[in-house]
Amino acid sequence: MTIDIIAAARQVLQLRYWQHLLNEDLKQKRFRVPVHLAMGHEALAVAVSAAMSESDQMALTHRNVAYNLARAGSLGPVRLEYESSAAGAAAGVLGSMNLINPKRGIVYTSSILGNNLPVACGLAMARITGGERSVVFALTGDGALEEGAFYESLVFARSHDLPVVFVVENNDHSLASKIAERRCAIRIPSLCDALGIQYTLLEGNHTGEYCATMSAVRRYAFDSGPVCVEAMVATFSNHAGPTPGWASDPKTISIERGLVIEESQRDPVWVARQILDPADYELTSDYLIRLGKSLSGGELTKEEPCLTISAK
Ligand SMILES: Cc1ncc(C[n+]2csc(CCOP(=O)(O)OP(=O)(O)O)c2C)c(N)n1
Ligand SMILES: [Mg+2]
Repeated sequence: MTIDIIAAARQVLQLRYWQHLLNEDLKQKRFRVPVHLAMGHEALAVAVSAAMSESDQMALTHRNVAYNLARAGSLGPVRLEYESSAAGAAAGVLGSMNLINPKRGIVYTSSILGNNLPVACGLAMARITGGERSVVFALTGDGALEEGAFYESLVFARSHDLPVVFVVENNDHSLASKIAERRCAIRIPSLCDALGIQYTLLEGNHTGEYCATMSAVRRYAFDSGPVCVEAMVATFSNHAGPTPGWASDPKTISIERGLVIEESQRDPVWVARQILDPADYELTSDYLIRLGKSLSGGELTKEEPCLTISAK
């Protein structure tokens, strides 16, 4: 697989931009459903989405927005879904926490922690018994892996060598609690080693590296069986709701600062901007006008807001 690291970095910016718009919507209470933003998860979402083949599937969690945006390739249907509109991605019926997009491989999303993991195993097994070859990506969090379903799914997947990629998004948070505040450490590499499951760590948010690793991991799962990827992520938001958004939140995000939230490797947008030459993208005035409309609290256009990242 050839990886276009510039294109991948632009996608990271795109995902941040769309979430920025959703964040502004949330601040203005435009949605009746709670939305779990995933600012900070963009590099991982781009890499997982890029690694998927046409027939691969995904089973997601409550924090699915980056994946839904990456797979849909646009904001419009997702935003309309959050508005409970009949024109939304799921006719306004599923909202945020259970949003799927079967045409793009997102076949299951659950707000019940750990619940998507055995479902992912079932999906993979059904494919095998049906004679089809593909991979299922199952997302989970450092909180959800405390559910017995995580362990049971690893055992089941390994017992049948199912082509499942378990992706743990470790943001050291479950609601407002850090891992050390709520449980003992779980050494996932040791757990995987005990079960004979391949383990891979992702950190640093280099999208090109993430894409290459995810592609290799997918290949391994396709050929040999389950893999567990632990990705260290910083979630730059409160558990659900707008961020930066609360008066007490010190974090800021703006076009002027190029959508960067934190100048460190914890922020995939900051990392992407180290790769991108200013000639690789341009925040056009069209973009600023559209965003300005959205921020002014004035009438929100239903048309697709689009970050124009064009070569100068
Ligand atoms: C079985 C179950 N228990 C509790 C909850 C309530 N709950 C929703 S999200 C969440 C925290 C999840 O943490 P994590 O899996 O790490 O995901 P993150 O929100 O950090 O991305 C909890 C406890 C739930 N949805 N399902
Ligand atoms: Mg977490």
